[in-house]
Amino acid sequence: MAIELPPLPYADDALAPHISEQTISFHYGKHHAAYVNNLNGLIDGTDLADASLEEIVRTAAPGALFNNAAQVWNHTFYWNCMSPNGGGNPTGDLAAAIESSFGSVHAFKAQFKADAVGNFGSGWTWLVREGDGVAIVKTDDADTPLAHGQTALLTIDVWEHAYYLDFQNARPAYVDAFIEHLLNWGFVAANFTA
Ligand code: MN3
Repeated sequence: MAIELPPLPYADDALAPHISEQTISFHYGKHHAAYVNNLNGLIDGTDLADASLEEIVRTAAPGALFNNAAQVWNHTFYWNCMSPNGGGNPTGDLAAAIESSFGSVHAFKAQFKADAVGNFGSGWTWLVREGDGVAIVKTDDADTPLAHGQTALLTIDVWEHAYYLDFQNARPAYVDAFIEHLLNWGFVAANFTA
């Protein structure tokens, strides 16, 4: 059974003006779709043909199979980390965990921005559950917390294809827009309590 490209959780133009319809058309319609197509080409006719995406990400050796599977999973997760009505602040147990680990939500946002801006080259910056608390981790290329037994709560894609059409080289402005206008705290909270 082929891995499918999940539908976006909002319209192609719903994140504008922060992330444009043009960016979504390439990032979702071309990049994410290509990872799905590549992955299906790699598993077709193998004993992974019926495996779940998560199983492939957790077990694949470094290489094309892992890279394409992880990028399919990472992008689906990333789309859900954003909302047209995003931004604001976390509440409840998630807010308490962030305050416990970072001192304050404000301090978390500053650290998450610094780490996303400083995530060298192509990769992803994440909030993960760590024990009873939460921690920021950075991954390179396709690497993902799912492959390291960690529970992902939030991610931002810092590959240039995520922001170059809208922000050119200004990664800090993209990260600001993500945190202030797009971040879907409800999704993060659901991952935290899952
Ligand atoms: Mn991407």
